[in-house]
Amino acid sequence: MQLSERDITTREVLDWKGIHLFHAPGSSCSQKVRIYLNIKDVEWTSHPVNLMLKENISSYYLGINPRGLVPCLIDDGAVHIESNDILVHLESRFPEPSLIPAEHNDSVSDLLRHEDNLHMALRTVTFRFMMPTDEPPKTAQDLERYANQGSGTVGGVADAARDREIAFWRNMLDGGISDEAARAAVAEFRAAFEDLEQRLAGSSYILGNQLSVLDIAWVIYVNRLALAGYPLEHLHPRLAAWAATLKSDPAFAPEMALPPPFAARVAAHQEALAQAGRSLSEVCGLTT
Ligand SMILES: N[C@@H](CCC(=O)N[C@@H](CS)C(=O)NCC(=O)O)C(=O)O
Repeated sequence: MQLSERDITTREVLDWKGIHLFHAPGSSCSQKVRIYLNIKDVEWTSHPVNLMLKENISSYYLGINPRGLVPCLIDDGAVHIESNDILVHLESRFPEPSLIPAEHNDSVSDLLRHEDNLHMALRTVTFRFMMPTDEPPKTAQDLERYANQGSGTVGGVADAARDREIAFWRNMLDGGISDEAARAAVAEFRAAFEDLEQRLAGSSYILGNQLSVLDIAWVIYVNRLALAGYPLEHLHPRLAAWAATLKSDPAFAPEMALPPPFAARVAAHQEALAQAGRSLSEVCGLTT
């Protein structure tokens, strides 16, 4: 989705030349775009956004992406948000090797939407089963800033997506993620993964025998669920094998492993959950 100039209050980016990416290391949506850029060997300028330091809700960054989300691509001064739309946009700029099979040209955005619709579920699983949340990730003051900086518009229209983001963090602040919400999120993934398991019955990749943007998008979610403790191999063996093959590819490998300091925190958190009988499998009643 390309923003209109009036959505952007940090005006300097409008003059930037070439490909620039605002992104964060552990962000699933950033990982997708970086894998794409690796595969296509695109030259790009990196603008890391530290989500832990809440740089994404600074007035500078909200002036670029009014949703306060990473990734955000600047292509010769045009600002693109939403990772799947960014992939489709990049495909028009860098068509070789093709990552959208010709027969799926018209349907690819719809197919990717299913994955994007699960993003809040992904965040729910991540915050419940991977991140120690001793303190709420965003305070009431942060949410105030979030709601009041940047243009607050996308395409010149007040942006409801930002309200949904703020509602998620407010819920975290008000009581965190309930067992019921965690189970509902995991059930959404289980249904999606069963569908992917069927698709992989007769082909190497999701859209047939050619790697596509669908594989890039879904493998990050599949990998994240496995890292959160979802019994992938047990429930969806073909999907687990497909993810392992992609993980061995040098374009994917660095994006599918947790960065070391984060890995240690996640391991300690999961150990504590397991000891309390509160792991993903236990809370969601999945056999391992
Ligand atoms: N639908 C969006 C979702 C982007 C998103 O939620 N990004 C996360 C990181 S994966 C983020 O920026 N979170 C902000 C935060 O943690 O405050 C996309 O596909 O780009």
